[in-house]
Amino acid sequence: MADLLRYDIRDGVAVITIDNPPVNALSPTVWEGLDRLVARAVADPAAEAIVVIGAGTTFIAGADIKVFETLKTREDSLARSANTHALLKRIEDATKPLVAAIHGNALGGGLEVAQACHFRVATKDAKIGQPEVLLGIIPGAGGTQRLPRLCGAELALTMCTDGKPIAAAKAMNAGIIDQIIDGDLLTGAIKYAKARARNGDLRKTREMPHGVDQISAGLNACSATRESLKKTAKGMRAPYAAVDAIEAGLRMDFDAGAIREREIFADCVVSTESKALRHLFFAEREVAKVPDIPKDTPTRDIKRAAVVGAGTMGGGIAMSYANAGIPVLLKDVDDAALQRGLATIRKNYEVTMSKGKMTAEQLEKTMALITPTTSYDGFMDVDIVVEAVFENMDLKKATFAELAKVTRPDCVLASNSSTLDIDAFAQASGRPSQVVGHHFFSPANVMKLLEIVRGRETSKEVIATSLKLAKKLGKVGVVVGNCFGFVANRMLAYYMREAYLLLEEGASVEQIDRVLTTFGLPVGPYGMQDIAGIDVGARIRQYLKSIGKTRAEGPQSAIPDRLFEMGRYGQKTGAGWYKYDAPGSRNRTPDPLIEQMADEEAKKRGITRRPISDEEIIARITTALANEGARVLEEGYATRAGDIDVVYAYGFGFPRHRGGPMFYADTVGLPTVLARVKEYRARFGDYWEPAPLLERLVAEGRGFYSEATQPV
Ligand code: 3H9
Repeated sequence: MADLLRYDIRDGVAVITIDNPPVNALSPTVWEGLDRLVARAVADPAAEAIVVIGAGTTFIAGADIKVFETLKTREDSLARSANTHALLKRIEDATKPLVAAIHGNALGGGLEVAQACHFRVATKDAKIGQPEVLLGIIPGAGGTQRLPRLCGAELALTMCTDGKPIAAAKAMNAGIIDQIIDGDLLTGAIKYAKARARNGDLRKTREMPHGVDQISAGLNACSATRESLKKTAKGMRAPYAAVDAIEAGLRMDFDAGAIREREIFADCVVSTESKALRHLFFAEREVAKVPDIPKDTPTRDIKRAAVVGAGTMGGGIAMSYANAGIPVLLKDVDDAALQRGLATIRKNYEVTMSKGKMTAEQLEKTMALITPTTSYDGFMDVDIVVEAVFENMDLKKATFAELAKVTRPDCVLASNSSTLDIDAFAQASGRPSQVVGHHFFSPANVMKLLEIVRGRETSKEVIATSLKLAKKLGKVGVVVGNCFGFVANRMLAYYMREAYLLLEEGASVEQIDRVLTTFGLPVGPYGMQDIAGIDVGARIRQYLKSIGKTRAEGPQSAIPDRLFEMGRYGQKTGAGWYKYDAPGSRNRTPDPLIEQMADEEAKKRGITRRPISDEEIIARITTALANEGARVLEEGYATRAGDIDVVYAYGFGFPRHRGGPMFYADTVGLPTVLARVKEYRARFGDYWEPAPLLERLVAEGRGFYSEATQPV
């Protein structure tokens, strides 16, 4: 493993190159090699200074996250991080100028290594950050102690609590980077290091003092950050832990602060929050690996696209393409519908511009990528068409038959249907291997999930192309099977069933929404429906009724259909599950009418309404999700439990720090989940039926994650 690092003398400077593809993560071998090679450079008479650089596309993207799985106890972590801290101190004590040369990313432990160097130079497109909080931990290699000494507590607090990287120019202004290098990084870094050696400069970050003013300003910033985290970090521990560690550094000397950092890090790394976030980090990267689609499957370059249907979804999808720089035709039947769609798109971009996230010039350039049309002219030139017409089987089938005639035979034909059978469209098109589902989530230009629905005959090339395209569009593409509702909406039906039944049994709309937002969801089930539109679900139910089906077995609440009949579609009509100040307003108040309806429906079903605890609400809803998720998995509609977690985290904002519905079930314990299903069956009826996979896993003493769970 010695070749993970290289040592060369260039122009009188020792160059230590870390070469641990793909991201130069700090595995134990890399840590040890860095320590050894810095010592070698210090002793090497041929070297007057030392440069540390990364091979490939990046500096160091952080500690090797997989290593955290080996830290089973707090004590394991304390022992390991004491070693890491000592190692970085040894490096920092080098008696020759030590320069970190940064390109690509210096993240987490990577930035901490750079902080322990005497100086840092970077290319102008380099990014630096402390993203540990996104993994439920805090910087654990001195970052909470050294970073505030370089840039002040305020910026350090922001970086360590939001985890977002900053650009090299900002880091330079803040004092984290000493010089931006134009041209070849290594050449510039060597020149810089030699100049430092000539002046005899050695600057140890840990010895940089905090000024008295900085300490009081820093302590105030700690209090302000804690306050703002109440809004942004609901239910999470790590962001607060990062503030605690930075505060300790302001109140104590470096060594005492570093000990406190190690203790806080140790508490975090063994927490369920961190395990859940680490799980999602890897699950998100696993989704792109589909077992029967090899990495070298040919893919098509999507250079031009078309979207059919300029409604809310179609407009959002066209924006996603334009945002990725892909020219897109936007077709609708009449000009009025098109103009409405375009006006909405422009309005959305204007909001982005008003937030300072886009310039007027960028807005016009992006709008120019969207070409409105009422005909199929130009469709022969596109590489993909996304159909986003009304959710109606006959209309969609007719659209696919038409699309097959107006596009090249190799054009991908994607449907944005959220529920309907992709194979039916595939047959209608006459070229089923080209047909795939691209199920975007609303608002399509914002939400990161893309369900890639694999039909019976969808070609491997089309799936591989879809996965690559998802990345280009800035989405997380998850390949799912073609069942009703696919993965996201199929499971959502069970989540909603429980929400409706809990209301009829005695909970209120406000209680259910409050409990779920406290759990960590951005919005509860009723708030969500008022945003998405009660009419959308009602129309799907009408279609299902017409084919003799229901979405989730069990009693079907009549309240949503009653609201639909009353024209209460949610925010857009000024009333739904809540009352709103005006149509389109977000200002809501509870509506006693809903309680009255719940009383009436309960009476009809012979139920005596009762007080329902917050715990029961969480247990019922999450158990319904896990039980149906187990069925989805067993039937092969999702490849891995992790895929379901990614779908839920990105599609419906399931709290990331709980890892997704399947991971959460594992943390509750599958025996408990199964016992709950059985209890509910006894209490409520046979529609609560344990998923066979759930029963089998419990019998075998396994969880969804204690061994790889593959579909059968
Ligand atoms: C830390 O540093 C704690 C410290 O305070 C020290 C405490 C002692 N480890 O994302 P990609 C893999 S915590 C292991 O697809 P991109 C990844 O799984 C760490 N593996 O590429 C994937 O593997 P595969 C703080 C890692 O170009 C492959 O690399 N750092 C790590 O889209 C490519 O990844 C972070 O949180 C890692 N640290 O994005 C940064 N990083 O090919 C985490 C990546 O088998 N990383 N892999 O699927 C990132 O944010 C992105 O990977 C990055 C590149 C932006 C760097």
